Amino acid sequence: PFLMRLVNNEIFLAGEATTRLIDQTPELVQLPKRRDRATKLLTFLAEQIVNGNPLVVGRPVATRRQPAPVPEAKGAIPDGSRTAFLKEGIPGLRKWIDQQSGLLFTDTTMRDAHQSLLATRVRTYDMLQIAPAYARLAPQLFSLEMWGGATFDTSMRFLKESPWQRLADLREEVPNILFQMLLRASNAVGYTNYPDNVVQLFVEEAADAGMDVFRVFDALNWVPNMKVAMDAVLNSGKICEASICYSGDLQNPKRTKYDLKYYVGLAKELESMGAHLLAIKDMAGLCKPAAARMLVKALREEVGIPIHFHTHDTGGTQAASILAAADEGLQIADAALAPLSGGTSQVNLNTLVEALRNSSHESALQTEVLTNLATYWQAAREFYLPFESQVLPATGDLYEHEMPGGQYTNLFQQARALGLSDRWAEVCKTYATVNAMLGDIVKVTPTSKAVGDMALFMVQNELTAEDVLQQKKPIAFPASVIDLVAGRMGQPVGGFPPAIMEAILQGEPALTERPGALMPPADVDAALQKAGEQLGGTATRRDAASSLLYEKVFADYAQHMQTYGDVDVLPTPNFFYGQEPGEEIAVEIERGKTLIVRYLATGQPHPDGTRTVFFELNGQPREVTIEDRA
Ligand code: 3PY
Ligand code: ZN
Repeated sequence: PFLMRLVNNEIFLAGEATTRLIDQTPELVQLPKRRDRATKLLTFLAEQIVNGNPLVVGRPVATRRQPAPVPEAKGAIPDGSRTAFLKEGIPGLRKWIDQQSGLLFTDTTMRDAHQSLLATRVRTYDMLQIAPAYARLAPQLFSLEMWGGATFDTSMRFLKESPWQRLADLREEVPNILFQMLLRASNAVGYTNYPDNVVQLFVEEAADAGMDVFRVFDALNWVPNMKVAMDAVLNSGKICEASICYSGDLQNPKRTKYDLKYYVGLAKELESMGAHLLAIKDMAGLCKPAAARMLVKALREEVGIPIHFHTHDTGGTQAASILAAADEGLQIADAALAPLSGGTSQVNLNTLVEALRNSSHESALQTEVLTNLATYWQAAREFYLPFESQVLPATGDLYEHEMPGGQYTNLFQQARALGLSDRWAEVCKTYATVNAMLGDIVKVTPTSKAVGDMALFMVQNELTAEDVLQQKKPIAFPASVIDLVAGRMGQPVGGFPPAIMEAILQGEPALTERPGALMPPADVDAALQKAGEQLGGTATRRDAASSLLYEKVFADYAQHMQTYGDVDVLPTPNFFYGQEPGEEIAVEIERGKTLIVRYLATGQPHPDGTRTVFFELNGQPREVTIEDRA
């Protein structure tokens, strides 16, 4: 359109255009008038049809177009864990936990499972389709983990949808089951420490939007970093689940740094800080059956709050650990519905529930219900074919490198992009070497990223540990490693070895204080105002939080919103691929307001490089002209 206005401009046509033309003729670059929602949506569809969605261009094509089958679920919504919590608070929830028969489960399908298997790309649309079925058919679940971790960032960055809206919309559909999120303590849902008031703002808004259980962890198990987030959760009146991140090997006499005494001491400290629940966060799936038994037994003896076990099935053996832990009195375990389980994701919920059938830990979850939910996710996964990663079974070295499930396939992709895929075993070995150089630290977002960056860097540059420590010539280390060793992610157990600090920091002083304590508070009012300008209207405190956490990502998202409006209302195949000629879709843009969109055809390119895309909107012809960049 700009080009069209330009070529029709008189000054331009007269050949007298200078660079001042735009100053003289501002209407040339003025944005088109506010367009209605339907036009914005048609423009988005036309973009995907003509130019393709950059998220999927060049990737394997998902061919499924028909909706995933939703199990029949009508009628009243039964009481569940959240009903108990809303009625009687934490005591009510404790009572509910005690009264349930058998082992309780958190279904991680809508968060960690797709974060681990599908690059966190599952859209709100596909969660909302199945949400009413969860509410009506699976009220025996302890919780649904459906938010936090990487989902906050990816929903805005890639899917162009609001994470807040996802939370609020799902909440409306599922009022009875607790919602759970993963909160990276001072890193909130980001990769870096934020000022305390940003963490507090985020927690307040998440609580207000409907979050119930906040699983708080620090990537170094550093309690001072957890305290700000935990206090924020406690102040919000919601449920604080504090995590101990599991590292090392309780059974290995040579791995003494993270022993039973360490974990129990940490757990007691978190309990004394007011945690309502305790998570064993086994992000790399290292907690072997005998270790799980030992750990849960000791924790049950030493702490009074319920225990929740989170593990990844990277090694394929973690069902055994959950079953062993259940024998020792574990109350809650994380698992994922079959089609999104296994490998770097969680253990298979469907088969785990059956493994417990007719035992003293038998769950009240019903076989057929879980089968129907799995059938849905089996089909829904097909929409995300472009994001499937290569299956990468772990070998015995998993217990040496200790890579978190969410990082495992990710780092492999990065290695492949650098041409190092055949040297993957070496990358894994170097990852273990880097961990040893750092003094054996807890590795999970974001410390795991620093270790991974460093491992790739060393393999790529053919550097050994000695090369790094002796440094005959200066080495430009990855920024994440410098941040880590400089204390900007917090303090590891026992500190970093002086030799590695010297080698990497080269005299730069390291922090020993809590990074958040040194940061000035963020200016929330300024963020509100800026977010409002970016959205072309007024912003909410949730928008301000998004902007404070992810400034650039939010700015791009706001721009997308202004141009195309809410695109989360589109079915996933249409979001990724637009429509096929003759295809008709019903798009509910708000409750009770549905657009019927039929795509007819796309015209030949115009001389200015644009194309007209022809639709029928609610039976009336509509056309959209867009630039053809394909
Ligand atoms: C995250 O921080 O997103 C994780 O899943 C860590 O295990
Ligand atoms: Zn996890």
